[in-house]
Amino acid sequence: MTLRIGVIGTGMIGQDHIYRITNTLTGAEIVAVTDVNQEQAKEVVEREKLNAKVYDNGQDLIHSDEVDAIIVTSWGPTHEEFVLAAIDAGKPVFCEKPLATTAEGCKRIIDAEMAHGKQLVQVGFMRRFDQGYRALKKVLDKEEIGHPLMLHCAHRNPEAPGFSGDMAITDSLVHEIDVLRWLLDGDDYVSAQILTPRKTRFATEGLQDPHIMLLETKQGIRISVESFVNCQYGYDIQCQVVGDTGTANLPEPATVPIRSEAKASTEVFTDWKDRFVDAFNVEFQEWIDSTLKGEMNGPSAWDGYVVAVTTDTCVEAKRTGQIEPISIPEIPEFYSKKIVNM
Ligand code: NAI
Ligand code: ISE
Repeated sequence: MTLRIGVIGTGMIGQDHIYRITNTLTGAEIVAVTDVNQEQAKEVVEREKLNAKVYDNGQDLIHSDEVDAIIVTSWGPTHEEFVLAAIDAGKPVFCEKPLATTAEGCKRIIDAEMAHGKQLVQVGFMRRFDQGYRALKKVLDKEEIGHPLMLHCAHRNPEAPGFSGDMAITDSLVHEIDVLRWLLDGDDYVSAQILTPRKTRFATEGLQDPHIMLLETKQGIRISVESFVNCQYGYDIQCQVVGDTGTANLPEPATVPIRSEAKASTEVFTDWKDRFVDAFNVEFQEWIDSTLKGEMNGPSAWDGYVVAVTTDTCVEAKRTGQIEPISIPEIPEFYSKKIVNM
């Protein structure tokens, strides 16, 4: 059987996912697309030679009998509507982060999914599918560095065109908020603090950059994550875990060390698309395979909700300049399968 997929939002990442599903992965076909920019949607169908229909809107696509599963890659504020509609239609839906732009929106999705009675929603936290993060999680799960005490992380973008307000938190740091919780086997966060160091000269008017996010977990683990969205030199993701018997670092992506002209150098990626291309491919192949089996094994709507609660608290902590408590309810039985190394 081939999974017939409809894509809502044929912009930058929507096209990336359409390309991978069409040319790299197996088990699925893009049979429907839609975008408020209909011209763009038609161009994508033509360019990628898709056997796909262009729908006027997301609702029609979701409720079409020709669509088995939906991928939501439209703008964040539209995600809640489409995810709720997919649940209402009883169809599996992959929603790029964020699940919704507020914790309340995520809660509405959780309530709808639990009322439906079966998990249908996967959220696009692709770092859990990165081989480096999976290798790091194996080290932690086997307690090769003892019990984790501290994590020191960095999320650096070379530049951030169009970034404004709190996007360093709501658009970038969401990835660390999800993946670090997964690394620590669901040890949830209890407080957040946001520090605002000296601004870089390369931040656009009114944008604070960099930030430092400080998190504490229920077990007392202390986490610092630097977000620097105009670092100039490249796209650089770092994660070091300090345990009570040793340390473990997120492996650097494989690039060729070069020695020439009396210098030694290795390439640094400049874009998240290249740095995480394998993670995206694994994420979507596993989503296709699970969905064809009627299963949902990826980051759930509950994970999207926990990230939203934490993100909202970080935004508040930035506003108050204080350490703000993060209150995450007990995970409902419906979502409580152990966080596994997928
Ligand atoms: P984009 O602006 O390039 O594409 C979004 C597309 O959605 C646009 O073509 C727009 O016309 C369309 N759209 C907006 N509202 C719509 C509606 N109501 N119905 C149909 N189409 C609609 O944005 P981009 O960068 O592709 O981001 C899309 C989503 O993917 C965002 O939520 C973003 O956070 C997420 N994303 C995730 C990344 C990751 O690392 N997992 C990386 C980049 C983006
Ligand atoms: C972007 O939206 C993403 O989600 C990327 O994964 C992240 O690294 C980048 O900072 C965001 O702007």
